[in-house]
Amino acid sequence: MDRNRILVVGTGLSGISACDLLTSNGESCVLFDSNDKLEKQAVEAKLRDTKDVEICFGELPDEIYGSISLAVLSPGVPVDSAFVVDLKERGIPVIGEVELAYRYDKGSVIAITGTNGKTTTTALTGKIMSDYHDRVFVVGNIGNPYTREVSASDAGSVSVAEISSFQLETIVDFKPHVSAILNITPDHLNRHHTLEKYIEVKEAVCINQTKEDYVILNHEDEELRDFAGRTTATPVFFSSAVRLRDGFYFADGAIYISEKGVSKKLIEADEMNIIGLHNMENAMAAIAIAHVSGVPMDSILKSVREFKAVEHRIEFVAEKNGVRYYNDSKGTNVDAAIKGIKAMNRPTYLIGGGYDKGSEYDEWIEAFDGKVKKLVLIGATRNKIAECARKHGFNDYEFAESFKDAFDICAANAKEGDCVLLSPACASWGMFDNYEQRGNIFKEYVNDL
Ligand code: UMA
Repeated sequence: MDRNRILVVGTGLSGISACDLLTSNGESCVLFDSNDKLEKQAVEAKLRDTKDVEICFGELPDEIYGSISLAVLSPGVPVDSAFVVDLKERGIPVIGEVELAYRYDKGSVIAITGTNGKTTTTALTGKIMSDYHDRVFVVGNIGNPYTREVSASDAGSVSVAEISSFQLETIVDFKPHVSAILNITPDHLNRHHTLEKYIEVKEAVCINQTKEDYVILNHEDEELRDFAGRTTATPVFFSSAVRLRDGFYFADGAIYISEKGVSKKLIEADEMNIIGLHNMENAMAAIAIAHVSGVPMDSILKSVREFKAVEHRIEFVAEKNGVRYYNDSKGTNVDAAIKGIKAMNRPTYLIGGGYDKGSEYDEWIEAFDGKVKKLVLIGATRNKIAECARKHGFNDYEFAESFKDAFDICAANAKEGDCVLLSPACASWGMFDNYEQRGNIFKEYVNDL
């Protein structure tokens, strides 16, 4: 049999959009999803064109393998799963949805990765670039698949891509002109198994870059400081702690640029609509990316002044009966949730727990710092978190039967001057489709009060 079809694995956002890109370029596809509960009609309805697409669920029939020339994985498909290992053993090349998009991208690409801050930095960089350039696409893990926009690219267009570790596992030739690694702290260890492997995957964003390309790095991350000496790209640092001789830094409430020891103040924190030291890091990364991309500094700073915080990231929802409600559903790991609790300046009722990624919660509990009046726990991780809390002498926790129950416990107990924070330190999977859904439901509960 001729190997003339492309296998697309996963029928979520990435898979559908990858399949559309391929069929619109004249390719025949097999669209496969391991979930055998899916309905063919529902998947067909999401596709642009079904003529050259064979759809299969559950297990891939044996006879199909012989017709496959390439497999394109959605980010949620683990590369070490038996299915993917089998594809490779059969000699079928395996790439990811980001690599596929890159192969069709006629313009240049900026890739932003890191454990936390990716979405804010990507959104801010996207705004800075769009305010200056005509053709900018903001794509990737941010929720808009790269393959969805790439057909409209041309030699002058720029794709600003948020890239997750899942997406970096399956790149081959992907070569951004500017990349950024914002920070690396333990996350997704159930997928990558060890921190070393996770670090290696994140650093792969630079693997094809040369010295004409740039990588923006967080100077306060020891691993990244070390990486600067190993990368083939030209490193540019930002720091929230030290006044760098070369790079960008935050000091005395403002962001500075420094070249050969000569510093210039760029913008004060008060001029921005985003708060917290972590957001100063995100702003510095975005400013650095745009600067090395050739955007004039005046234009960059105007965009930074106008930028508003992204949804679900320490988002103020409303004040009800003197209680302030914050939605930090994007606090899907310990490091992000630490930033969430640190940003609170009132006694806090905190909703935590969710999907088990194999994380340790010690640093999160330590960051409570006497601020948490009650921790209300939900999801698969609740026992593990409770055990960790007890270990640290924190006993003001309570189990909730559902997300609504958790919210009601907080709303019933919080007094004027307190706040309620959803910042779960866990992914939403298992209880919700994604963190957006979790955050939106939280906001509905608040607005219904
Ligand atoms: N599936 C299989 N086999 C498997 C695993 C999954 O067939 O072994 C199927 C599932 O049954 C399902 C489909 O794959 O039907 C889901 O694919 P997916 O999990 O890759 O999800 P998409 O809807 O394609 O969304 C993905 C990203 N999801 C993940 O990385 C888990 C989205 O990131 C991203 O916005 C989107 O592509 C567009 O690029 C979300 C995310 O949670 C926001 N990312 C993680 C994070 O930010 O921490 C990495």
